[in-house]
Order: sequence, then structure tokens, then C-alpha cells
Amino acid sequence: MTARFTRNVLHSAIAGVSTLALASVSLSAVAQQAITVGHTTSDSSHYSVGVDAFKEKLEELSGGEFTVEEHPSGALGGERDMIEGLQIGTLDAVITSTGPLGNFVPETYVLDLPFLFQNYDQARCVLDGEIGQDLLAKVGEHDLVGLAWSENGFRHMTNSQRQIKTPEDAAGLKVRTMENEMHMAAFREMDVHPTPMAFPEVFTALQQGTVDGQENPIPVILTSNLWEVQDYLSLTGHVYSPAIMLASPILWEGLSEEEQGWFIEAAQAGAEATRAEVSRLETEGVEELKEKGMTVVEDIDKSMFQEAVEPSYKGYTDQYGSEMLDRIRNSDC
Ligand code: EAX
Repeated sequence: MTARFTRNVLHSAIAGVSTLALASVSLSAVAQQAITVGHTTSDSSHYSVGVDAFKEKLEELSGGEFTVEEHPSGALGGERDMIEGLQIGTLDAVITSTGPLGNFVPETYVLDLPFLFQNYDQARCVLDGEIGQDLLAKVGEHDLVGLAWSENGFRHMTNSQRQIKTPEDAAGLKVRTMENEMHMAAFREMDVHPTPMAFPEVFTALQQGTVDGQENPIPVILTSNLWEVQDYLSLTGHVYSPAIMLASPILWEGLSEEEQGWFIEAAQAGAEATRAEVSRLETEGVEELKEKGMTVVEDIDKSMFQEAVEPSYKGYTDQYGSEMLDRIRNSDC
């Protein structure tokens, strides 16, 4: 074989290899897909801890085929806006409380009833069991994809006017609530004036005195700096606030079965991390809020609040029946 021929063969082989290498590099660059995940709490919140864990697990399972872009602090709108965004495909995934979810999936309203769950273990047990899985399936019937139940936490009342020790102390206050008819009905039973509002508007509304108070779990009160505009915190724990990681059906339909499995496993990893952070902040966070100057009422007789809001259950069962409520109450969780 002449030297020239050998050289030509060599050159074309090198050219071939480099083209192939270039193609594989560009292919892998093209193949990597960034998944946008929105939520309303800050990038130091319990949801953000969950996004980090979701990202790590999804990148691991997909070998880098998928990566995650977090959009915290309501950058993409309130929870209701973002859920609507999933349905039309303007974002890929959301971590949201169930606050506005009942407007899309009425079956989940049962979870928002006050004092339904007595503690975290019971709530997590129900959501991770058959009842929770049935409700995730219901989410799938409403143009959304329920990836996993996450957690917001037990909600407590804050306000700028006075210490709340009894339902009577709360009467007359204008309190921001989520856009959730179960929560609003419960507050009306205490003669509180519920003012539904998307979370991104809450800090300013409190700062300007448009509302006197709001109610949220410790992690939200702490990491969204609500202590800057609220003087009093009462550990009412009046309702357990589930969170849920939702995906857009448009994203979902484009995934293979294997890829869908990766998303579910990664969402579960995220939920686990969020729950651990909620548990940590449920205790450490109260001390931090005291150090930031909040007056914290801890010795609350919850039975007084439970009795006051009990009549709101009738409104729920009149409209939605008691089947799911009975299942939860009779569960062995
Ligand atoms: O999900 O709107 C609320 O009060 C929620 O707790 C908040 O957006 C975190």
C-alpha cells in the first residue's frame, strides 16, 4: 500500500472519528433536557430542599439526560397560576401546597379539613398509603400528573394585632387564607374574616395592613420572612397542609415508561428531603422566630379551636359526601 494511500486512509479515518465524536457530543448536548420546577417559597425553604434532592436523583437516574432549573419565590406566579401553567405546558413541574389544588381536583379537598390529622406520622401514613395513592390517581384525571405527596406542614396563625390563645381572640381579624374553600369556611366559624390571596402577594398585604394576619407552617413563616411583618405567632396547628409535586401532562406524554419511573422516584426523594426539613424546622424554627422578635403563644388548647371549626365539616360532606373522610378516619394510620 503506497504511503499516500495510507495517509489518505488515515486522514479519512481521523475525520470520520472526529465527526462521530462531534456528533455524539452534539447529540448528548441536544439530548440533555432542563426541567423547570416552580414553587412559591424561597430558595432556602423546605420545598427548595426538596427540589435539590429531586434534581440530584433525576440527574443520577438519567445519567445527566435530564437536569433541573428551580424557579422559587413565586417567580412563575402563585400556586394556582403555576398549576394552570402545567395544564398548558408553560412549565414542567411544580411543588405546591394543596391550597388551590381542590379548585382543579375537588377530591383532594378532604385533606384540607381542619384538625383532620392529629400529627405528622398519621398524615404521612395516610398519604403514603392506599388513600394517598388513590388521590394521586384522581389528580391524573384532571389534566395533571401527581408525582408524589410532599409536605408543607401544620399551619399556625400569625397576626399583627394581638396574642391569639382562644378562637374568641381571633374573632374580627382579617386573615389571609389560601384560595381554599375548606380553610375559608373554618375561619368563618371563628368569626374571622378570610381573605383568599395568592402567596406572592401576602408579604406586601401584611406590610401594608391590608390584612391583619395569615396562617402558614413554621418553615414558610421563617423562610419567607413573615416574621418581619407579623408580631404574634400562635401554634394553633389548625390544619395539616400537604404539598404535592405535580408534572405537566405535556411533559409526561413525551417521556418513555422508564423516564417516567425516574421522575416518580426522584419526586419521592424530594418529598423525603422536604419532610425531614419540615420536621427539623417544626422545632428549631419556633426558637428562631422567637429570636427574631415574634411573641409565640405555645400553650394553645387545640380542642377549643377544633370545637369552633367542627361545623365546617357539614359544609364539606353536604357538597362532597363522607366516603373519603370516613376512609381516612377509619384508616389504621
Ligand atoms: O405552599 O399559599 C400558602 O400559604 C402556601 O402555604 C405557600 O404558598 C407554600
